[in-house]
Amino acid sequence: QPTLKERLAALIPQEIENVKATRAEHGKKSFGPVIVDHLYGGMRGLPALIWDGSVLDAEEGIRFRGRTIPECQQFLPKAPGGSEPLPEGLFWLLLTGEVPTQEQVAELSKDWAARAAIPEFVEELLDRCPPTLHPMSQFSLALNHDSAFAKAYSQGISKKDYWGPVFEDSMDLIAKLPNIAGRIYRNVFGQGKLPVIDPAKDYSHNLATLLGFGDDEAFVELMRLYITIHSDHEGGNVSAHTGKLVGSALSDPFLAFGAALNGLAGPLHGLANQEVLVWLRKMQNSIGENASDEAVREYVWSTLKSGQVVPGYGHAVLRKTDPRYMAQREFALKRLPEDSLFKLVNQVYTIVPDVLFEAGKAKNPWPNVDAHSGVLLTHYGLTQMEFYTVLFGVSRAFGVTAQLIWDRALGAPLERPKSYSTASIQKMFVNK
Ligand code: AMX
Repeated sequence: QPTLKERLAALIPQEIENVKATRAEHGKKSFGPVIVDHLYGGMRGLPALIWDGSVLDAEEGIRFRGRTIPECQQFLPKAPGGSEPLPEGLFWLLLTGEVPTQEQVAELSKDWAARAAIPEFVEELLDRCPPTLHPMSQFSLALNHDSAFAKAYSQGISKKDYWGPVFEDSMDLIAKLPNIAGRIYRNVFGQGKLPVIDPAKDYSHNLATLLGFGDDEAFVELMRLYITIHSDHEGGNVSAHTGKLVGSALSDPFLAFGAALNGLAGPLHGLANQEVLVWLRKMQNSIGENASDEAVREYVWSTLKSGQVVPGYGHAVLRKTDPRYMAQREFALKRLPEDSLFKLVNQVYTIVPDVLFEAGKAKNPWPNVDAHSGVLLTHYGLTQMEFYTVLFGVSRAFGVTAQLIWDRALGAPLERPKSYSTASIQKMFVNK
């Protein structure tokens, strides 16, 4: 059976021809006008990027290489005795569009475990960070080290060979993230010495062990589901697009992904999972536990009236409840239906959409992925909410690096859209 790299090497020439044929046939066709509001409106809906791993439909949510989350849960290989997909298989799917065998996935687990160690200077760098530096800031800081691509580039590698060292860097990056994340967790939250990675275990199991939850099979299963659903959400979101943009300058995958993480660290994007827990706790402090629907409704209104957003609700593209929210809800219904915080999350789910709808501003009143992840982590004892976005970051590496590899394999150019000033827009439309 071929390894992931061998499979990719076979697919790349076909895909180069496929892109050539697509451009020859459709290259000059237009789909939708650019209007001035696109420039002022954060480019919402403007078709602008190629992203092969996943496509997001406003009504249906994400599909990874054409497959929905429930389909991935059904078809991707699982750990022995487990019921959630292994993120190793998801990465294979994102890169190749194919479902790997159990053996191919096991090889990938082993490969990542073998690459997992981080350089000593990175360990020291992390150990010297004050615990007051947010875990996400520490996370992006520690990434850049010996890059195979940067080295090959400085030695004059040919453009057609870029993808090889970018693949190696991407594999190293994904493999090392658990050690970096685990170290940050233990340093910041005083959880004792970091154990070593077990090459016989899968990626999610090792990540759980490094965080101190390796003996809890339910938490390990949660990590498998968590990484799978957080991996990729097409190309236009802040983290994915940042990674692609920075990579287009031929910055190596470590630099490109570090930039992506800095975008993920914003409260309107990945930090929303932390914000949701902060908001739920504040609500409990204000109106007490087991509050009535009326009290919750009033609290939601008070959030809106003070000019803040309700974290975990709304989306720039989605117009329905996020299937990533639903997958986590199913997990909770199966494994922790009586959890009091889960009950609050459910109660909020029955109230917030009505309020946002009545308030009349948000285009999508439904919950997104971040409305649910914190309650699951809290249930199993990972209560330090400042750490939540780091786990999102570990997962997002899968989607961002998959596209970086394809961008370099297909020779994607430097990104350089055109900008205008308000004065130049006004001039353009004089007498029109
Ligand atoms: N609470 C209150 N107001 C909201 C809202 C929410 N959850 N969602 C949108 N709105 C407001 C916007 O702030 C905007 O107000 P404005 O006109 O005064 O600027 C108005 O509704 C229209 O916004 P929109 O077109 O519906 O959304 P958008 O594409 O501009 O922004 C998003 C999308 C996610 C930033 C926004 O819904 C939001 O702030 N949600 C809360 C934060 C959050 O959960 N982020 C995580 C998203 C998922 C992810 O990336 N991980």
